[in-house]
Amino acid sequence: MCMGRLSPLSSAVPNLDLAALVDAGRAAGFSACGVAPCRPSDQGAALDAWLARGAHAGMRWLETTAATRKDLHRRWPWARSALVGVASYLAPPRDRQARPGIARHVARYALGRDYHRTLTAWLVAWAAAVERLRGGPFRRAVLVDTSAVLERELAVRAGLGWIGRNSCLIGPDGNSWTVIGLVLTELELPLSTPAALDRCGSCTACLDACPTGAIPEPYVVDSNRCTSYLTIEHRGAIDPALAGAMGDWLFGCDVCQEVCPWNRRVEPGAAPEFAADPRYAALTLEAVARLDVAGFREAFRGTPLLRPRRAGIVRNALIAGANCGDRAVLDAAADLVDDPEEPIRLTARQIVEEAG
Ligand code: B12
Repeated sequence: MCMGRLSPLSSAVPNLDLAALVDAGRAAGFSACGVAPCRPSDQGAALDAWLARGAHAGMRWLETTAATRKDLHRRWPWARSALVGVASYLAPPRDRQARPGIARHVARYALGRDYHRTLTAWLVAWAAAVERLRGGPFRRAVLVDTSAVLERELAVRAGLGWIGRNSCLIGPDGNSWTVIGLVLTELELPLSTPAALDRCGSCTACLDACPTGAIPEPYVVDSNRCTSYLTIEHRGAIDPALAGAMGDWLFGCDVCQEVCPWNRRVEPGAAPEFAADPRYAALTLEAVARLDVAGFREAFRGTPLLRPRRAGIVRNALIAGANCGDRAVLDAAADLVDDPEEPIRLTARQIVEEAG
């Protein structure tokens, strides 16, 4: 969202202190907040190298927007400082296998209401509070996930943590169960101090534990092999060699964060918006595999699970069920070998062939 208003006031804001800005962000809902300078990325070479090795897989939009990711002024020339907030999404129970129904098969960030909506509402409220503190409007853009900025880097600049070897932002308190949102502003706001942290030490737990080998080297996630990418972004059938290693994930994957020693200390304390959708308790992988288009829309309305569409979610349910040896899912696969959607049809055939 970009508010194209030009500020009638000066963009320097001498009377606005950092503590007041942070308090306003926390009051809006965020677990931790900071202010980052809007300047070109220091990670441009890393992004170029990542794209050059094809680690973005089918996400072509990352390639076409790379120049803006490296320098946000290409798209937002007026941006001076960014309000950056992280939301902690770890809801109880910590052990996903203790969750009812399909909630155990969904990555933690996606269990509740679509976080883009939650964070956008919080950011709008935060910006409105800053407007009140400042005593006048300012030009801004509210960004959550989908815009061409390197959000993790901006969060580091806002003092909100360090980048772990799994490439996730880990907060100063050692919590990577967070999502990030930001408001670019035309204001010269007081800035947070980035902590010179890198507390991964010699730990390589995330690289070692990834069942599909998607972290070939520290800080590099190869989306071609990442279960999160495969279950959410990838259209079409999944290479059976990878599918067999993907475990029981229906949407997203948390393995590289589950094994992070820092996350063991984190107490679940997410806002209610991140609690598991009550509809999930009554759903099994088999029930998901048997959803038609209308049933799929009804089951996942308002949640991130709509993104892969029926073709992706049913494909994922078949793979997750087959990997668990779930008899009911194997039966569902037999009924789906002629499904009109190719990813479902091909996956069902593969599973039936292997089972027979
Ligand atoms: C594309 C994308 C993906 C892709 C690729 C992931 C990846 N690692 O690049 C896929 C689909 C695989 C994915 C998966 C997930 N994603 Co995602 N994703 C994005 C998106 C849209 C762009 C990321 C990007 O530009 N990637 C390119 C790489 C090269 O950039 P990068 O990851 O930002 O890495 C930079 C930093 O590491 C930076 N850096 C900064 N400081 C330092 C210091 C050092 C020493 C080094 C080496 C690097 C470094 O350099 C890198 C290059 O610029 C962002 C939103 C956004 N607009 O930024 C969300 C985002 C990164 N995803 C997010 C989440 C929650 C996830 C998942 C946890 C979801 C899940 N449970 O399934 C997984 C995590 C997988 C993982 N280990 O990264 C959050 C991350 C929050 C956090 N605490 O880190 C983001 C920020 C969305 C949000 N608004 O909250 N994602």
